Amino acid sequence: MTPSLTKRLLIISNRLPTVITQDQDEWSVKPGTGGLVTALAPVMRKNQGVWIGWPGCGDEAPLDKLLREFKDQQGYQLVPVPLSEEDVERYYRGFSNATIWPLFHDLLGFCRFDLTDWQAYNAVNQKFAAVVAEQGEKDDFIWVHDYQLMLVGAHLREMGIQDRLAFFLHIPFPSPDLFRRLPWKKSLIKGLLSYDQIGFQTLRDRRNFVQTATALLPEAEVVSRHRHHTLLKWGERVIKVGHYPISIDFDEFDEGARSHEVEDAAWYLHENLRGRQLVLGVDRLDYTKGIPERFLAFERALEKYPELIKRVSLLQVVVPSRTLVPDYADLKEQLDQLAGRINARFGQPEWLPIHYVFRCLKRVQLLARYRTSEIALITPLRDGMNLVAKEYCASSVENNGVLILSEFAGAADQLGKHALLVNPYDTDGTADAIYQAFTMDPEERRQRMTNLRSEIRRNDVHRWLRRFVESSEEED
Ligand code: GDG
Repeated sequence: MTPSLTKRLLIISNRLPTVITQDQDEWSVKPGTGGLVTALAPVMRKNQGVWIGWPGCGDEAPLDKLLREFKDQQGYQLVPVPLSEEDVERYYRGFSNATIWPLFHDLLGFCRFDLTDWQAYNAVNQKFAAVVAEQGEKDDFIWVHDYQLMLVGAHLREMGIQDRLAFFLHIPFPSPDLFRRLPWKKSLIKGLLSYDQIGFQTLRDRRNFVQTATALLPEAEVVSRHRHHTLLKWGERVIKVGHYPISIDFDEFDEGARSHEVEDAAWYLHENLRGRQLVLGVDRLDYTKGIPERFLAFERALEKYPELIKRVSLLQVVVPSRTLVPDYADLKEQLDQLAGRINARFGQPEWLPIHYVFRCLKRVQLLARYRTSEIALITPLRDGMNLVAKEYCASSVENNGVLILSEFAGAADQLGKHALLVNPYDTDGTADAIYQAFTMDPEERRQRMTNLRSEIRRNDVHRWLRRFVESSEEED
């Protein structure tokens, strides 16, 4: 159901929601996939929305033509913010991905603090703000997304924009103690307080933010606390700080997983692995996802519970991501070595313990793996939400999957009661959970998965969008 938004929606995100491809001389544009695009598209169409972002392609693409085509197909407009190679290096790979990303995921050791990166981040956020100011009309619902664009609101205010501004952070917000390490902490917190509504994934993120803001800015104070939001006063303004856990389009995964194509692909997968349970991991290549720790926990499970040998295989899909960043290239190397070592230690001619695939799967293949794997092992060291956990349950149409989930994923708040929660740093504990899942009786599996599925069905991405928008419009 589309939310009752009457205003025109202006979405601002680092990337435009498109996939631009070239096949010989032919360029084409398609909408991107993912829950956010699926949820926003109907509202964008209905209210003549505008989406502003970096197109992510080089100058050689006929961008104006492609964006016109997109508007004709999809019924809403895209406005590009062009970035230079230097911008991408400093703002995107630098400050966004080498400072904020590790800091906000509690991984201080990966952080690079570099003044030039910070300046570029500021300048690019200003560039985005200039495009918003140019495109904006009175009474638009202006909604900025994610950690790459935290200062857009501040720049809009400097340009004299008085409209209501909303922001949603897709990744966690760290504790005050960690946030304090950032040399530009006050500017960033003040920047965030330029928005009127700030949304986080979990209550914990919301609390971390409120505690950080009030600790760093003595003049900021809590006015009132409510179930889903806190009102924070800073100067003359009152800011609504809420938590709105993002979700997926449940029906799309449920229906997709029941399709004949997926059923055939799932059957084929298991035919090759007869008599074995499949343990599935699906992640972007990222050191926050805890993939090496997961390999070690799987190895420990084989060591501790020898009856698992030849009866389970770990299928790990890793989607290439940020491969130009050295930390990511190192992680890839580490995974190759670990999988090789564990397979050499335990493997037998007719059985490979770890099947490790380094590529992006087509949707049918992804859904087939979700549907057919008896166990999902989703163990990020820290994660804003983790949509894979929700997608796995929505696609588990036989109701027989077991979800093993890290307690440090935002999704644990909603799914923790019926999943097996683990601490990804606890190798033995995770190994025990693998064994518990392997030996779980069918009735308990069915009960747990039924509960997980109804939770996700009830709180899908459409509800998330409705809650965010309605919360912005309601009087306090
Ligand atoms: C950020 C936050 C938060 C994965 N492998 C394949 C594939 N995927 C798709 C999944 C899923 C998406 O990628 C990954 O989403 P996550 O939520 O797990 O993680 P991030 O990319 O880190 O997203 C996160 C999210 O924002 C939303 O707010 O949950 O915490 O970090 O949708 O399906 N898709 C295809 N083939 C694959 O092999 N087609």
